[in-house]
Amino acid sequence: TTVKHVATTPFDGQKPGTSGLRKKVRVFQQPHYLENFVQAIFDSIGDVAGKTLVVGGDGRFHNRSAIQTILKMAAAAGFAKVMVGKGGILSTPAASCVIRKYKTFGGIILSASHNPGGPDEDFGIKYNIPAGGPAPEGVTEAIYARTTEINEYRILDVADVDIESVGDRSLGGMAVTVFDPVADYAELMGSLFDFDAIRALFAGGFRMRFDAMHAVTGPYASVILEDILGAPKGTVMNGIPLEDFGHGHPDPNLVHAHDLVEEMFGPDAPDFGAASDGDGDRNMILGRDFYVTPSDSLAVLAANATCAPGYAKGLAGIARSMPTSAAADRVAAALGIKSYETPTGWKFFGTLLDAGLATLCGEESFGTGSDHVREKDGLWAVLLWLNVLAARKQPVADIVREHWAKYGRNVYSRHDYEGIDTAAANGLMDHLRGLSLKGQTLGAYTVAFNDDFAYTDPVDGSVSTKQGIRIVFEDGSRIVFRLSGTGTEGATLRVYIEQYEPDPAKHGADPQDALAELIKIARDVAEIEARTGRSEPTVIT
Ligand code: VG1
Ligand code: CO
Repeated sequence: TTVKHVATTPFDGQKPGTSGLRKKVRVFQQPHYLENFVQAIFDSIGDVAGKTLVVGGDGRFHNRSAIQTILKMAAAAGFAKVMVGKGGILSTPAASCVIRKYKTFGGIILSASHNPGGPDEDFGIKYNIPAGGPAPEGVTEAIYARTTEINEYRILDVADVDIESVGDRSLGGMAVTVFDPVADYAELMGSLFDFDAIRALFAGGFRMRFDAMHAVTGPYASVILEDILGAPKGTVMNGIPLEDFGHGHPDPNLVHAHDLVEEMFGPDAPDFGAASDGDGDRNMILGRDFYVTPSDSLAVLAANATCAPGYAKGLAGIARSMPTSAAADRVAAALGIKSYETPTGWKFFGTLLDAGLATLCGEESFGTGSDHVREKDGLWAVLLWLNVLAARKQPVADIVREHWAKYGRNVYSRHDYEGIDTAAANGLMDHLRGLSLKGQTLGAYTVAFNDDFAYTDPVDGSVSTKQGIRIVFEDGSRIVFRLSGTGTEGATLRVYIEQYEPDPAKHGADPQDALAELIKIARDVAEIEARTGRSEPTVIT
């Protein structure tokens, strides 16, 4: 077989965002576009000769074709072996699990996560390092730099290899191992949780619904929840991965997981509901008639983690992204362990997990995880909740309300303004960056400080700046503004609003009411309507 050397020229904008390079499928379908980026990865990660790579994706449109290209380029680059999930399927946390278990030279994950899929929708690619986590900024910067100067890529001139059935094959001398994408992951889950207790819970009539949103977690959830844990068939809904997610938007929130939400808030609702996103790293947790915010979920899981055998010896520390509510910090303080505040994006948790400083991590964006892998992990969070429910034998709502009564409630909401004009969004952020508000009174609140969040990694000392505008008030309430780094069209402004409420008598209030004044302050300070033309957010979580 011959390696083809193909001349190419750089594309603009191949800069990885919060989680890899995400663009419209049509952009990825341009000749050389994917190839340039893959070659830039291979050129940036050191000597790949003789190494093993993991490849898989969330099953969206273009997944299979991209995998064939990557396989032929990996062979040309000198990899000895590529491990591919059967049918090209591999959830993001399962990819991290497999990279770690088989000690590979990292992996390539094809996903645009919660963004819609299909010929006119989104696609994405990212490289995960041998530790199993998303490449840190130093690596993504190097990949990006390489894309700006690339003039050639190398690819094997061979026919496609069969990735639809499990087995060992060869591609021009490189081994291709197609494996069951669920098995290793399911085994890892079994090692962390009390599966017998969860089995007994289901056997006792406990009812659950899991919405896989026609995305990657369908096969994982069916095997683990129904086959292994004995939940009745049909517990998993929308369980067949589809290339366009059944025209859905695989984002597990109250707006997009509507089938599940309707059931959980309807008559005869089950005891527990959960959903995951396109690539399986996010989770939404619901009780009967009850929504658990991701920030609260992290805090509740941290407070109850010792229910699960994998965490029985306690937690080393808890890490959360900056915009995530401080509810988890209160648990850490009560447990006498450290809490860490990182920029948005799972890549910032890697060093803390590797160093053993943090055991649990979470983000307000429906991301929760632990040191078992180096990605956030949707099903893991669901299983930890199930383990807690099996141990405490209480409804979800009671567990959360008791948590608030003990720690106080960090009332929290995120308002997203999607698809706004990019120049207007940048102007808004520049405007905020230019304000000095310290000591000023806004409504009933006095500003303690405002800044643009910068982070120095406590393990490797790397510095990340411009990670979100914070306006923090003297009572600890805060407003945070960020622009999304995962979108593919225009800009998305995210506004995060938080206020601590110690009084249990007020814990039942709707966050939109409790936070109304702060929400108004946020809109006024940022001049949102004047600058973006939007008077209301598109999504509230
Ligand atoms: C969003 C979330 C962030 C998350 C990222 C990747 O990023 O806010 O918390 O880590 O998505 O999640 P942004 O830049 O759009 O705010 V996933 O499930 O898309 O890999
Ligand atoms: Co995701």
